[in-house]
Amino acid sequence: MALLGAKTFQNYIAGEWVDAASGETFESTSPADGETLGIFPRSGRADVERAVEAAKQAFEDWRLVPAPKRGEILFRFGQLLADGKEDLAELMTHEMGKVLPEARGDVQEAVDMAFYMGGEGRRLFGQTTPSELRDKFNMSVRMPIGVVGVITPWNFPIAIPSWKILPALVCGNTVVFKPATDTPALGERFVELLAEAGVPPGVVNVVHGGGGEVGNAIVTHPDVPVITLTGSRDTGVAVTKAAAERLKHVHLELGGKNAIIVLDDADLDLAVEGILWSAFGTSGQRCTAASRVIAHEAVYDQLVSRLVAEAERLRLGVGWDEDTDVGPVINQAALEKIHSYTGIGRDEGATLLTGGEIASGDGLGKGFYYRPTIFGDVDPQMRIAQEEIFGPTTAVIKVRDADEAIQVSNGIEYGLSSSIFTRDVNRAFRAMRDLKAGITYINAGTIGAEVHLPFGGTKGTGNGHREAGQAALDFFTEWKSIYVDYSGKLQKAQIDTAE
Ligand code: UN1
Repeated sequence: MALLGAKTFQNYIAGEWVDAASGETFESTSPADGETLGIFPRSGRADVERAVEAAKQAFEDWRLVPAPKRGEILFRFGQLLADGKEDLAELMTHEMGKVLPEARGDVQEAVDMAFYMGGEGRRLFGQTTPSELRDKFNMSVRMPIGVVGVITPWNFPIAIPSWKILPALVCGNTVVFKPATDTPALGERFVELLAEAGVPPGVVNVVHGGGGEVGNAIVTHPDVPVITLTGSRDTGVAVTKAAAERLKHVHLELGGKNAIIVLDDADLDLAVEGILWSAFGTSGQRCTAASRVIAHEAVYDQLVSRLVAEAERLRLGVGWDEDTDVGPVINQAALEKIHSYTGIGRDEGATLLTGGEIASGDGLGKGFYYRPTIFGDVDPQMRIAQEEIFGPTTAVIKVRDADEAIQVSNGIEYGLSSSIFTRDVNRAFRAMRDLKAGITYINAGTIGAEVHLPFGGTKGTGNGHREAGQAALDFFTEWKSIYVDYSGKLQKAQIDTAE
């Protein structure tokens, strides 16, 4: 493919491509083979101020553009994404590392979101209600809020920006976007395509750089009333605290420790496939990844031996090679963190069944590759069964029955995704009711959310908001209630009660 050739990129502010005020830069390198993909501005507070000012000014007109017209721009954007899907996917295999079919899926998720949110331009429904009084009309309408600060992770470098930016736009808000420093080239392509689709200058601005500088400047800026972040729990707490002083609206998506339950009546072939896909897809770097497997004692041995055999068949390699099953992890720090959990699991007394090592040889030494890792004999309280590792490591826990399985699944601080394999409809419905998570799958793994349903989690995964689906509109708008009195006289609500 035509790679970027270590080209120098800029921020996009008020419809202009500009360097960081400081002139500083950072490089984007491939986790697959260390190749330099581009040089990006290392921005700071001054750049964020310019971007916020541009977004604030652009808001005054964008909020008045008829919502169906805003939606039409999103339709064009969806089409541009669809047309550029192969190129974007290939770039993603280089910059983020995921394998080609998954990279295509990442882009497809954004296409789906563009068409879904484009359609919202003709809905954005409010309500009309009867009034208590004669000759009076009541309605509620959704109002845009203003400048939205969008801070996105590297694991879904096209899909996640689309979950945040597209609903924000169709609702009439403007955006200051900070893509992850591990995937700036994809962030910049995303914004280029938005501009090509017809998003006016200033409506979406991109400011590259780190969380400490750019992220913090966005979160604390007085003219950014809305923040949406997908990231770590620690960052989420810090953002909430920083935003509290100005009572900003904060949406958080902070990860998980998701489990797949396999009961004694499960279709084991299906369960094995579901676990492999959910635990090792995207090299385990999904908030929705299955980093725990909770197996009924009657199927534990069989399940574990089949999982180990299948995991050992997975081929590690560069994501753009069609034969690769598992790509690299994102960077050196991630590789070290994942490997440290192998040591933690061993020290805690879990049995390392396969993997547990940094992969080298066959050119793998140039990137960050970790062998798919499975621990058995895991106690639910061990750190490997409690903490988010964000890599290709899963912990198998043995339980006696369905009740214990649900209790173990719930026994964590997070509540994003959950799953149960069973052929018993009663047990499936109990799980749907009792699993404390924002998402539950029946006879499927923990990954695969679709854009028209709410996405997000309970407990430590977030703060109650959801992205995607209709729920996203609730975050990116504020309700206004409007009362129109056409009686020609003063009518007092709650006082003029005599009919
Ligand atoms: C994430 O990992 O933050 O359901 C997003 C899924 C994907 C999105 C994951 N559609 O796994």
